[in-house]
Amino acid sequence: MPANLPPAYFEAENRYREAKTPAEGITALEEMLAIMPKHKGTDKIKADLRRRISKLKSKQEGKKKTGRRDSSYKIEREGVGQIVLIGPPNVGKSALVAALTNADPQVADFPHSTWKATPGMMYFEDIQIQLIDTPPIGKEYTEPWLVDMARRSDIILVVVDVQTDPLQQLEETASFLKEHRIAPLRLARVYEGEGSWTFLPFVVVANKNDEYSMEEDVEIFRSLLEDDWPLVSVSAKTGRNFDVLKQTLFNTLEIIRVYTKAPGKGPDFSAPFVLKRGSKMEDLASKVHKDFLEKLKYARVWGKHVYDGQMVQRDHVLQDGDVVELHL
Ligand SMILES: Nc1nc2c(ncn2[C@@H]2O[C@H](COP(=O)(O)OP(=O)(O)O)[C@@H](O)[C@H]2O)c(=O)[nH]1
Ligand SMILES: [Mg+2]
Repeated sequence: MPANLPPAYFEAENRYREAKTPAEGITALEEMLAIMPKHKGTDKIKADLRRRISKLKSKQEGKKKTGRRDSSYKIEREGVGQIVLIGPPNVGKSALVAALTNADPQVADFPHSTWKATPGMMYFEDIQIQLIDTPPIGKEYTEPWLVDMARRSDIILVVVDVQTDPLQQLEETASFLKEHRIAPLRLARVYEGEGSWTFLPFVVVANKNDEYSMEEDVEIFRSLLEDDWPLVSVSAKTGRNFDVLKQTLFNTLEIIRVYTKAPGKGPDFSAPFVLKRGSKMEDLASKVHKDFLEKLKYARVWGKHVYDGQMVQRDHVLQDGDVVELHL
């Protein structure tokens, strides 16, 4: 090491040693390189500094690449269903996710406050449903990953503001999704054969229905929809009709909850088995244990559509809330 290096060099070298990110390291190394006097004796050191810089840069590139992949976002599924909120700015998507779930996305009275997706878990009775807050769709830029996220979801929650032209907002969102070949399930037959469509159940949420005086606007909006769109009007601010929204989303997910019990014991209500609507006793058996599907001889069911303890076979169709005793 040449003896005639100025103190600034050693300060930069310290910063390099303590750098917490590749970017900080690169900055410090570049400073060291600039400070280094130019003569034959320093050639080797300079080459070494350049090597370290390029190493850090490739590390940074690699990070950026995975970072980009991360931001193309696949939000891990949690709970019994994944629901994506979509809509123009300012309708209250973030406010709804904040009010309905444990998540805390930013709510703001300026239009583009949300730029990433935030998942949160919403309780419905004894299960949890995942809601995802997203950036607004709009005429300008829309995040490309948003469409993929919508495609992978179980339900699209189209959020509009009942106080500011909800019909136009709905049309805007529906046509945005249509451009990306995402359409309501009810149109599956209409577009069938046209290739590569994703059909999903849509639920329209008319937000900002804060008080009774707004009911008239909601009814006008409802009549314009002509039963084509399931509509729930809520208020993120007051929590109005949240129970209706939750029930609607649960019904739209088309799932049932089944509880098991051991013979002679009470039912286990702590964690329901969640199955698709229309599932049979044998579907439950294989969910409880992989061996049970083969071993199942018969079952007893308690519920709304059977008499208490009714004996059924493996092809018996289960209902939400059933209590089941499997006999092997
Ligand atoms: N009166 C009223 N205002 C709301 C309601 N929900 C959201 N807001 C307001 O509307 C603005 C936009 O909300 P935000 O959740 O950020 O909208 P986003 O852009 O769709 O995510 C904020 O000022 C909120 O306080 C509601 O139910 N009633
Ligand atoms: Mg938002």
